[in-house]
Amino acid sequence: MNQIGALKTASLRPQTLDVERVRSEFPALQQKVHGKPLVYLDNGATTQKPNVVIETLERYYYLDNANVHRGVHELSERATEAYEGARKSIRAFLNANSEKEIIYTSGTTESINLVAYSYGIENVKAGDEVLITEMEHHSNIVPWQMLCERAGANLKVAPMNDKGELILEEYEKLLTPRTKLVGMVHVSNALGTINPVKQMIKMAHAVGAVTVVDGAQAVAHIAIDVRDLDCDFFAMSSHKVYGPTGIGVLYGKQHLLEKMAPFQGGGDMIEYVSFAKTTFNQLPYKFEAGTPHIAGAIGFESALSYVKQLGLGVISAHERGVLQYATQRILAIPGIRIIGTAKLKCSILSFTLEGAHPSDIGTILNYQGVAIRTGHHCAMPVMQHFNLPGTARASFGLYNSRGDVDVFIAALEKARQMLV
Ligand code: C6P
Repeated sequence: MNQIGALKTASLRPQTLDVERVRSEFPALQQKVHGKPLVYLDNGATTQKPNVVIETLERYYYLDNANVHRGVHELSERATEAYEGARKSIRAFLNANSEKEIIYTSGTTESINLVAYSYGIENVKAGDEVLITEMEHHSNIVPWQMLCERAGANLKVAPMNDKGELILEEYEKLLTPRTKLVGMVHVSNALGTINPVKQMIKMAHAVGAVTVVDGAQAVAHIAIDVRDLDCDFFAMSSHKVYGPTGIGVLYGKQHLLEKMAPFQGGGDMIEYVSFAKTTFNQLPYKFEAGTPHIAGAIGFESALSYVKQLGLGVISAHERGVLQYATQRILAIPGIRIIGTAKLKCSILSFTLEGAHPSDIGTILNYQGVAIRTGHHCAMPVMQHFNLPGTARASFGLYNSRGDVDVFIAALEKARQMLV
């Protein structure tokens, strides 16, 4: 497209989100739950899927279903083209240098485990250190704990303050020449905090550490540019950004991936196999053993293209407005305490109600058609920081409106009347 064409397209793109139109594109949102129109506020757990993603999956299974990289027949060629085409689109979405840096995985959890096993076991030795933050999801704690135990290395934790903000000076102090790896969550799923990952990466690089960003909660809300962040690895899940479950990506810098040993052995990841010796395929296939989630990858591309078309800037601005409105309205309810009051937050509202258990709140809201999540959100150390067993959490997506917030607040007020 020439420059004038690009400008015209940009000017045609709406600057605000037409929430009603967007919502009409998500079939799951059209239903009633317990006789009430569904208000879905559990997007941190997983997002609903637009028609275009569902139709992409359907079309693939109706017409193109075949294994990839294996057949010479028409269907296999079509499936391979779509599967590899999706990798190209994901590369562009993340602004990675090359498709070789885009490894398909089952999601964020597997992506982080891949780094822990493949990079970690080779590079983290006895006495070395792995640094993470206090607000990590279990997926970005347990793999490092397992690695450190195996290697005889030490797991260090950078603390946060009572707003749920990382204490950057403490983080910097914990970086030493022994720090081999730093794991950091971009957006906390339990608090909504947006971490200053670019700055954290720069600090980690200053001591020669390799960085792993858990982007699970970021990709649906913040435009990601892995080259600008300069992260070494970035992990993400398709299902948190309107795509199918069971598929995700590990982005890794090519020079690091080249040196890493495969994580799993099997089909597709090999170049040559004999009983005496096996040699491995080139990137990215070296890390993709077995028949992959082909439909998932194609559906993931379709979801990213949907998001890209709406524009992440427009989505972020809309969601920021919804979060601000929800924050202001919830604070008017007596006994509410917001857990996670960082200056920089997105899409997540975690709270407690004095005198009520979070799971009772969730149950009562469910009977009013409002879906939220309750519990520790797979971030037990965050709960330990606040000395809580769990919280109730409303998490917003691009299809949520202020009207949804009004229904949620009315339901919460009802819960309060019943429980307190
Ligand atoms: N958080 C939530 O309700 P997977 O399961 O691999 O797609 O994503 C794991 C994961 C990793 N990091 C963060 C920050 C996450 O939020 C999640 C998933 C869900 O908050 C399920 S526990």
